[in-house]
Amino acid sequence: MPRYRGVYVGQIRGQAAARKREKEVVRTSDPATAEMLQRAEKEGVITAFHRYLAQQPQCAFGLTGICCRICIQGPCRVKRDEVGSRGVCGASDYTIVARNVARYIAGGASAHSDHARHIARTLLEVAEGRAPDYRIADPEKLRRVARRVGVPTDGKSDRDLAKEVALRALEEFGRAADEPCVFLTSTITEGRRRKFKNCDIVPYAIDRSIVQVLHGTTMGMDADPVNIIFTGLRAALADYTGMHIATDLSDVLFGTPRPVRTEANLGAIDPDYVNIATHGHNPTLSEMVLAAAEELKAEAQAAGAKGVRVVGICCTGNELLMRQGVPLAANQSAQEMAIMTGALDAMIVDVQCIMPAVKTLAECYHTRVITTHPLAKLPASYHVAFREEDALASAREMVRLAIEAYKERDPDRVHIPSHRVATMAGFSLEALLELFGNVDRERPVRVLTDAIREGQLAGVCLFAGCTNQRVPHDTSHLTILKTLVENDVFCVATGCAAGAFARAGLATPAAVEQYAGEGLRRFLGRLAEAAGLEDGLPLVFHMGSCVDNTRAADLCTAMAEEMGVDVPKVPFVASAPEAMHEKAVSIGSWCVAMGLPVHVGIMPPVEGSPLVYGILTQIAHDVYGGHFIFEMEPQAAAEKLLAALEYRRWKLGIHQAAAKKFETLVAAHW
Ligand code: NFS
Ligand code: SF4
Repeated sequence: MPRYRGVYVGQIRGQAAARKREKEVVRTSDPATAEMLQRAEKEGVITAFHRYLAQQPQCAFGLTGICCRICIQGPCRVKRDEVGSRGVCGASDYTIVARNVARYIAGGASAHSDHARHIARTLLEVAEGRAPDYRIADPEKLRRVARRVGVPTDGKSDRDLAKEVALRALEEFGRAADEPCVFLTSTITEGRRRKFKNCDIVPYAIDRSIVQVLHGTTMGMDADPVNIIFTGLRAALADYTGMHIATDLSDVLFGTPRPVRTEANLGAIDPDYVNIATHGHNPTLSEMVLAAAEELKAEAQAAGAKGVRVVGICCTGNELLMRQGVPLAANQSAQEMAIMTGALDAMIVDVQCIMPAVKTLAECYHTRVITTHPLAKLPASYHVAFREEDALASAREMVRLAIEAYKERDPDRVHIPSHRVATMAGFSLEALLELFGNVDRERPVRVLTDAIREGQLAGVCLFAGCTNQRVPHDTSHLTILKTLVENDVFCVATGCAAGAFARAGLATPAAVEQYAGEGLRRFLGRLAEAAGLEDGLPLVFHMGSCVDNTRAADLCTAMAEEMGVDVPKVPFVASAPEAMHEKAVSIGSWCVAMGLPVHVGIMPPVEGSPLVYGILTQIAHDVYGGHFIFEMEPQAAAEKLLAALEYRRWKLGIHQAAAKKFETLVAAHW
């Protein structure tokens, strides 16, 4: 029987492995970032790479999760070598660790769902004619979403329908009745619906699920680690709900992504242009900045530039890359590098993953950092309050600030790394299904599941998540991807993971030649041929921003339905090799609840409680069919992911053979 949880199951070895990688001298795999780090040394500039080292050694209580600051009798620390060590209130290690994890999930869910609320409110404003600069870009998707969430579509104008769908989405945040969130229940398998109901983790309202975690983890509430984690999982499913709303409605407003070819990395910043980086997450802002940049070309030319060039950073960069082919300049860890090129005239930010350091660093250059959101201001930066009612006017104001700044640019300080590579992106689920549909129009997903059944592919892996200073930047992403594709795994990616692949030139057909195993190469070749794509397809498929992880979840659900099984049987794994944000914790948690093996390449603060570690790596599997794999060494992680896929293929084969022999249904358990 293939091993599926690796030889180290139940054995906590995160810190030792992590410590080793912390000492690696080369801190990035990205040549452009490496070049900028050398420049930083020369100029005496301090970046996150330096600040991380300055933070060492980090507190062992915090690192292992056994520090509690939930009430102000604390901080309480549980001493591992002292039997019976407890917080002042008597909370033990497992309670403290579980509460900290659940609060991470709540933080992540709040971020994604507030983003979703913003998009839903924008759609409502569009429907009511209060946001004239936006339009319904994909009415077909609007109708598909409406039908899925039970809004009748017949005889309704796009605007009327948009209003109803927006209101249905907004209802998900604060519904009074105990009715399940429909953006969740309408997108998962019957098996998952039952499982979530039986385990009582179905969210009825997003805000309420987050509040339940915060309430349940205050002083003197839940002390049972399993119950705390399960309450956390409800918030994780609320996170999924919010993410699905955000993706669905962004597609309605800005278009469902279709394959695009463009370029990536810092070399996309062009010294001849006024350069603007949009940084953050929400396309509502970045799409308008892009429109204003095109509109104000003449003003930029009057200032001596060739025009205005927009590049992307982090997930709003991914959003613009997916829909508009805007070059992706950097992912999270490399955000400061864009300013250090000396040619960035403005960095326009909205929400999430924006290091406060960008403002401090910008003071050494001419770059204007412009904040736009009431919840994310940076001291002493420019703030242009972005309002949907006059979105384009606010965006114009920001672009004009960039043009002004351009006039102050010091050409002697401009240093743009030459690294700039081709990349493909734009693979929404719709785009992927269209690709598969060229081979099998009736049942597109079957092209993928058949290739797995026949052994041409080993399974599917979703790469998600951030970059994290604890490990060398981008390195784990690249190592794991290369090993998986060599072993014929079909790989999709989102967020900063996708950003790492794009900037390393791996989201290209050339990379298929270089890295793909025989089976994957033949599979991609067949798809490209059927689609009439002479240049071929990329090695890894960019599915969008972090919030778009539900696109990949929908692919997995479609595979389960095609195969006639529930998700825990599908040869599908997820990996967050360099997870950092609370959002990554909530995504990983719903992936586990959905029934996926989820690798995390950074040890989260859970080692302080072997019991909680066991809940995440083993009990979760028994209950939901998904589990966490904490593995810091990328090569070992790749092997564990391959083992998890192999185990699923093997077990599915056994169950299917038994079902055939005894003429019964395929066994439901995993
Ligand atoms: Ni995701 Fe995107 Fe990147 Fe991580 Fe941050 S940008 S939403 S959280 S760091 S992938
Ligand atoms: Fe300490 Fe308990 Fe307060 Fe936490 S909740 S800080 S363990 S007294």
